[in-house]
Amino acid sequence: MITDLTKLRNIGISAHIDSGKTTLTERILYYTDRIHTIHEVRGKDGVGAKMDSMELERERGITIASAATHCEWDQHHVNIIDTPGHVDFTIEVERALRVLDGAVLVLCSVGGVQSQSFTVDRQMRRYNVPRIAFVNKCDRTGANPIRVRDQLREKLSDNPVMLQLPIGLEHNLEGVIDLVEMKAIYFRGESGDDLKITQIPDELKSEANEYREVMLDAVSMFSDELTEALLDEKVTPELIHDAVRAATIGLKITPVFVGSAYKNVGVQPLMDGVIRYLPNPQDITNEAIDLSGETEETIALESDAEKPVVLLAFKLEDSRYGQLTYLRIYQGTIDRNSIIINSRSGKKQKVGRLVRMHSNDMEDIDDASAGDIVAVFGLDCHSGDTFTDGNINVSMTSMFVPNPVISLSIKPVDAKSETNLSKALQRFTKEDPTFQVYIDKDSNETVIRGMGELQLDVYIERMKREYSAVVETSAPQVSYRETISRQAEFNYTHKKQTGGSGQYGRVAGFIEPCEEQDFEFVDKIKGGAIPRQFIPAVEKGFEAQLPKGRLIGAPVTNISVTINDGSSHAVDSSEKAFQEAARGAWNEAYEKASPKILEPIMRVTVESPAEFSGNILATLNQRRGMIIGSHEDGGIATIEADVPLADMFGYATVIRSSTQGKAEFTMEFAKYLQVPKSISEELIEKARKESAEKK
Ligand SMILES: Nc1nc2c(ncn2[C@@H]2O[C@H](COP(=O)(O)OP(=O)(O)OP(=O)(O)O)[C@@H](O)[C@H]2O)c(=O)[nH]1
Ligand SMILES: [Mg+2]
Repeated sequence: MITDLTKLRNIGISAHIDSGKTTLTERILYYTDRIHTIHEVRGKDGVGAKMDSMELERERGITIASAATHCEWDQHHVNIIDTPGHVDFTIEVERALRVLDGAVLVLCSVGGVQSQSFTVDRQMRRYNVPRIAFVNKCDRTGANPIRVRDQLREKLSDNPVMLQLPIGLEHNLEGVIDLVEMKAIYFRGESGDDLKITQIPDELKSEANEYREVMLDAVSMFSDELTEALLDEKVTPELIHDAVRAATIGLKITPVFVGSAYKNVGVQPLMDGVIRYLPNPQDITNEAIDLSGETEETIALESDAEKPVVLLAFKLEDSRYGQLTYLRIYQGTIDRNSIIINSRSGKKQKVGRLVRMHSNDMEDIDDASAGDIVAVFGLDCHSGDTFTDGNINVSMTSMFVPNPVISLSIKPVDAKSETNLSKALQRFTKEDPTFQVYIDKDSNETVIRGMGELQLDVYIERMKREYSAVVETSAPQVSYRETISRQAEFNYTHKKQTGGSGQYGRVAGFIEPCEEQDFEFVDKIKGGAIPRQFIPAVEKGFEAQLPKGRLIGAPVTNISVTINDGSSHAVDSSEKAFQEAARGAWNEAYEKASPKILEPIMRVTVESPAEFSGNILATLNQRRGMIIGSHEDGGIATIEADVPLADMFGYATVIRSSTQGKAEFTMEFAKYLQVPKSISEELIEKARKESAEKK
């Protein structure tokens, strides 16, 4: 159990794909003696990095699932979560940042602030996560950490402050200059573990002085003490550390470190920075919703081991020993015998086996307390559930879950695959809220939905490898949605007389567009026109219509249903009858409410040598793209556009051939927009034909 919380750090490593997060974490684990040899991502020895433990991650050289580990540095305990960079796995970053106190934003010294850096930046801001930046890959040709600093300022409106300068760049990278201590640090030995600290080389002295001035100016803005010391010429490293720490935690500055994880340069001073400048759990205010009163007010939690227990289950994972649940403990202490209560379901459970994660390994522990991140086995819960010890009744606020935009239908190839498939789907949907499954009752088709082609591809591969569930897949399709444009009334009577007892139910009211929620149900029934006990059945009846809209069979969103009248029959009314009545009412009103189709629009970012800008713009214009902005920096052009996802399939090939393979692009969901009329007609016609074929 960690008793001194000032000696605890919970940090995430997040950034653009391929910037070197896993490579950096591998170094951290090595220097803290958690692993004894360094293995590279895509390394020749074929072992792969510790944090990329999934077979698919090692094969593809990308991180798919975030992984947790912990280590000791300078007598501090550090919990680390290495997250994936690809936007398809963005939920992994989201939930990590939800529970972490600080983050290291890794940037490539050549690529700088790339598109996913924006996404990660937004996520860090959403949860007010203080961060330090590590400009990695300073050994690469074209490395320019100062330009990356400028981009942090210009593109992310950040306030970056260089605390270091590189000694040499590209293949001459030798070490870093510490602008606080005004020392040079070299990383000797095969794995850079032998630190040599010397005077700053003469040729770099004036540059170092200049950048130290800039640093002191920037940091003293947020510290009167440092400002005074500057005037009295009594600046000490301690004063600078304190000022940087306060400004970082106050989200006023982002300290910038430099190095190369791959070449073992700069990792140890970065860890010093993590300890010095990133918050401990007590520096952060966490809030929960108080469920005990009439109104749901937020209350502040205290990172105190003695207070009533509050935990958040932020990530689930199936393991050999059953369901593994990752927990952030916000208050109190738990041990293996603790009884905890799920705030959502009210269910009581025993903690049982308690562990600390080290990627896919785990170490048993006896107890854990406020501020810590641990995992437990066998807890039956959903991702995002809050647990307490019953002495407090709160729920942590939920995290942001982006909507799936792409879908494909899958079909098991044989009976064995069919049985296994349902197990696989059950697990994946439980673990990942951005992965959804819908079984179309009419066509008996299983449709999976997700964030992008890569994510769905990974799950299909995992079905095969981990569950021996082989499936045939359709081509990926855009996940359209339907919604309505205006209010429409219904007054529907469901009546059926078959032999014995009949079925009777009448519901009346209206449907209307609803901005705030996907689905809202308003009950304005007076005087028992519909008996109380049947109201839930009416709601259920409407809700059952949502997954499949009547226009093209897409999920219906942003709709509100109000019921204000109805009638029942003493004998013939039943839950089933009212569900049916709701279905009829829906069908009656839906067309009258002018339904429309929405399509996902993606924010596409293309980067390439500037000479190809014209070609790239042409490809985007051909795709109904709305150019948002373009700029050029160091001969590299970056173009951003909003493009309908429907027009982005196969774009990788197109962009390759129109830029001689020199462009890179990324895309992420931006918003839903109504599809143009001509396309809407096409989609409706296509849906009509498909449903006719299936009949
Ligand atoms: N030259 C150079 N290459 C590096 C450096 N750090 C990482 N790499 C390489 O960059 C590639 C990606 O590294 P990873 O550590 O997997 O990057 P990541 O950020 O974890 O990637 P995702 O998790 O997939 O987003 C690998 O081939 C690394 O060897 C560095 O400092 N210099
Ligand atoms: Mg990685």
